[in-house]
Amino acid sequence: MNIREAITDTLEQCGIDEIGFLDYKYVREINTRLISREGFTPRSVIMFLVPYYAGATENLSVYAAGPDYHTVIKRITDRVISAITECRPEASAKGFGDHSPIDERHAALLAGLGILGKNGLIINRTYGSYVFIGDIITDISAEEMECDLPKETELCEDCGRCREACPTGILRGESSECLSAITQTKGELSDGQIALMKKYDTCWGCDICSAVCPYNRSVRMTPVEDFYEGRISRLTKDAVEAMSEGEFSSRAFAWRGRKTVLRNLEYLYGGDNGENKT
Ligand code: B12
Ligand code: SF4
Ligand code: SF4
Repeated sequence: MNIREAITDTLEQCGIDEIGFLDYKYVREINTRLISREGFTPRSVIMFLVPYYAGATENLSVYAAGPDYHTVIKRITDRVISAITECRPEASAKGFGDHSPIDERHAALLAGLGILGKNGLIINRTYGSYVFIGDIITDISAEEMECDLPKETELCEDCGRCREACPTGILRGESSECLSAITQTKGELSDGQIALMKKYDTCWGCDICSAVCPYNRSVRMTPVEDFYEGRISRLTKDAVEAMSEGEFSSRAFAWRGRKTVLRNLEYLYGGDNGENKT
C-alpha cells in the first residue's frame, strides 16, 4: 500500500486534515539528543496541525482549558505509527509534539501548513493560530514517502494589533519576556512579573497576541473530539489542591508541577480562592 496514503487516511480518521510530508534534510534541529537516542537515521517527517478548542476562558490560557494536548498528540502519533508499522514492518518512526527535536513552527511553514504571524505563531487559513503542531519523524526515505518540496514562507498582513496589545512589550522589542513564559517560571517572581499576571488575570499562559489577530476571527471549530471533554475555564487553589494525581497529570500545565500553578494562584488572589473574580 502507498505509505503516504495510509498515513493521511489514519490522520484524517483522527480529525486531522492539515498534513505535510517533508524531507528531513530541510528541518531545523533544536534538540538533537531527542532524535539521536532513537537509534535510527531520520529521513522524512510528517508534519500536521492539531486544532484546539478556542472557547473563552477566565484565568488560564484557552489551550490549557481542555485535556493535555501532549496526550492528545501522543494518541494520534501512536495510531499513525501503528499504520506505518503495518505497511512497513522494518521502518522506524517516532512521534513528537512540543518537546520535539525540531523547530516545529519552521517545519510547519516549510510543509505549507500556515503563514508566519508577527506574533511568532503559525496561522492556518482554516483554524487560525489555535493549532498545535505535531510531527512524526521516520527513517523512510523522502522518495518513498513522496515528500513535497519545501514551501516559501508566507507572512501575515502585519496589521500591528499583536504588537500593540502585547502586555510585556516583547513583540515591540521592549522586553525579553513573554507573559506565557513568566507563568511557567519556577521560583520567586519579581513584583513586575506578578503585577503583569494580576493585570491580565492569568495563572497559566497568555492568549493576547492570538485573541487580537484578525486571522483568528471566524475560524473553524476543532474536529478533534478530545478537546471538548473535561474543560476548565477557571482555576482556583481549592480546585487544584483537590485534583487527584491522575486528574492533575491530565492537564497541559502538569509538566511544570502543582507547586508552580498554586504559587501563581497565590500571587493572583492571596488568601482568597479567586472564585468571584471576573
Ligand atoms: C519554547 C517555546 C515557548 C516559549 C518561547 C516561545 C517563542 N516565541 O519562541 C514560551 C513559553 C514563551 C512559549 C509560549 C507560547 N507557545 Co510555545 N513553544 C516553545 C517550543 C517548545 C520551542 C520554540 C523554540 O525554541 N523554537 C526554536 C527557536 C530557535 O525558534 P525561533 O527562532 O524562536 O522561531 C521562529 C523561527 O522558526 C521563525 N521562522 C521560521 N522560518 C522562517 C522564515 C522566515 C522568512 C522568517 C521571518 C521566520 C521564520 O518563526 C519562528 C517564530 O518566530 C515550541 C515547540 C517546538 N519544538 O518548536 C512551542 C510552540 C512554539 N508553542 C506553541 C504555543 C501554542 C504557545 C503559546 C500560544 C501558548 C500560550 N497561549 O501561552 C505561547 C505563544 C507565545 C508566542 N507569541 O510565541 C505552539 C505554537 C503553535 C503555533 N500555532 O504556532 C508550539 C509550536 C508548540 C506546539 N507543538 O504546538 N512557547
Ligand atoms: S495581529 Fe496582525 S501583525 Fe499580529 S500576527 Fe495577526 S495579522 Fe500579523
Ligand atoms: S503570548 Fe502574550 S506576552 Fe507573549 S508575545 Fe503574545 S501577547 Fe506578548
